[in-house]
Amino acid sequence: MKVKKFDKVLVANRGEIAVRILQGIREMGLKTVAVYSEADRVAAHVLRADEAVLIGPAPAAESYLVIDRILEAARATGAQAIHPGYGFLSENAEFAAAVEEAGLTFIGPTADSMRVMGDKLSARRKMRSSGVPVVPGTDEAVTDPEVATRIAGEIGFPVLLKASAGGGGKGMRIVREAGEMASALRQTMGEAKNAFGDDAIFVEKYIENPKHIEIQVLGDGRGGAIHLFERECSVQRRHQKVIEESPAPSLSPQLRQEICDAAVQTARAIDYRGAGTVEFILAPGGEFYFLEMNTRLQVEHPITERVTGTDLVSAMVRIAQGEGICYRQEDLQQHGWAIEYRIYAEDAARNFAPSVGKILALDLPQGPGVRVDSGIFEGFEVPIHYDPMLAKLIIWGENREQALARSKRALEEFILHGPTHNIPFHLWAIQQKSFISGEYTTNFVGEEFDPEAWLPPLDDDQRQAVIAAAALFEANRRSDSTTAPTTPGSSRNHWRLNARRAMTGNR
Ligand code: MV4
Repeated sequence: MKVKKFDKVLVANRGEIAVRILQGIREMGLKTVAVYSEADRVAAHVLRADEAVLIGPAPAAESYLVIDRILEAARATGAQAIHPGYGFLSENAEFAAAVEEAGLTFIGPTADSMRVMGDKLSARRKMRSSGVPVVPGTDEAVTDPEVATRIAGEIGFPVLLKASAGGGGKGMRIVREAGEMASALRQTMGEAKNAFGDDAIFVEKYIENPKHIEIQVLGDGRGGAIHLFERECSVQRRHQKVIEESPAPSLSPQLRQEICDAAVQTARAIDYRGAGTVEFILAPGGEFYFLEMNTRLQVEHPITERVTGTDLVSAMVRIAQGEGICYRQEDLQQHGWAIEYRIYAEDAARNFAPSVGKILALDLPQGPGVRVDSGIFEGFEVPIHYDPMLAKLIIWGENREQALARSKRALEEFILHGPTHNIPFHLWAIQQKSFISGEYTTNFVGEEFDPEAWLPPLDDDQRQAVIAAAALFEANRRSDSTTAPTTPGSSRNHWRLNARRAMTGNR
């Protein structure tokens, strides 16, 4: 890799991750450039950058996904490097190649690494040849149902049909018996062709009741790599992660070491450069298998930063500057326990439908062990065009018990009024037996969350009534009080807090 020092970095993203990356770049003394769509003129990331460039209309396909617009913005501002964040163009090999062809530095892996890992069959083959355990299954695309049925018979039903170009749970189908194979294969191929323009399907043994464990890695691009331990991401619904924690509960030191070693082996096998995540599936019996590698910074990176005391954004920038990996494996250890709660604008009672609107009130929790990464502020109109994730609450404690106690406290203190959100869902989740025990699997939400029994959020009239009742209650309480009158400011805050809490359904 040609090493080019740079002093101005463009962040090709929006929302909380753009804010987080801008923070890291500014701390390094570098100049920052934001890009934004017409829906994001006053967004949090725009207000925090040294310069900002309008790149197009609200739809991502006409702004954040347009390679030429972003390269143009870099040229216009003199930015010499680009950080892609997650989502959008972050795992687009053509983008990484175009950035380097324009003479700029891509803060991330090579286009080749993205291509190998972006295709699941090629990733499987690469991992198998490198000695990393993969789920029993095929290394070639299967089109003939009879061949698929014979393979399924060999590895044993149930099996999973997976699209090679798929990801995030799209293009997968469980097949429980031979009779279902022909139609399942035909349908999965059709869907894959439609969604990804590629109908290559392979067969894997279906692992039931698994845990999702992923390992953070850093590579130097020359075959050197280290790991920063694991994250457990089994609390998800419809392949969308909701809560992540590190360390993973119920992972023995020996199993942890084996999985981390496999992840480092993965990164070394492709001369990986920058920050990446190797995903594994952990079977109830303790067997683990490579699933895929995410060639980007991930949403849940802060829990790794908190437990290992590292800064992954600055590590990425330093690798891109040619400084190599700025941490040594032997210096890294896990200290305490970190849990991340993704705050989504969505309605649990309405099948988690996205919710939009203005942020009317925002009062973030503070205090020991609390970090909030957010892309919102009071008055911000949440655009309908992008991901409904508003913020991330990252909690740290000396141990899991303390982290959970702090989580409950901070989730209760989190005041967010405007769009319906999932803070009440988080409070529910952390009080469930299987979550508290740490024995939860990827089936947790699907099996234990009951939308029918879920308390629906209050409607506007009900909210008004609750606010009035809270105000009345507080006024009575104060007039009954025998203590000295409080100052108007402080007493007002108190009922306002109660009223807001009632309004947000955050009880
Ligand atoms: C699997 C699996 C069981 N067996 N593969 C889902 C998304 C994609 N990354 C792979 N996924 C799975 N692959 C085999 N052979 C179960 C899942 C899976 C899952 C994986 C990680 C986190 C949550 C999940 C939820 C359902 C299914």
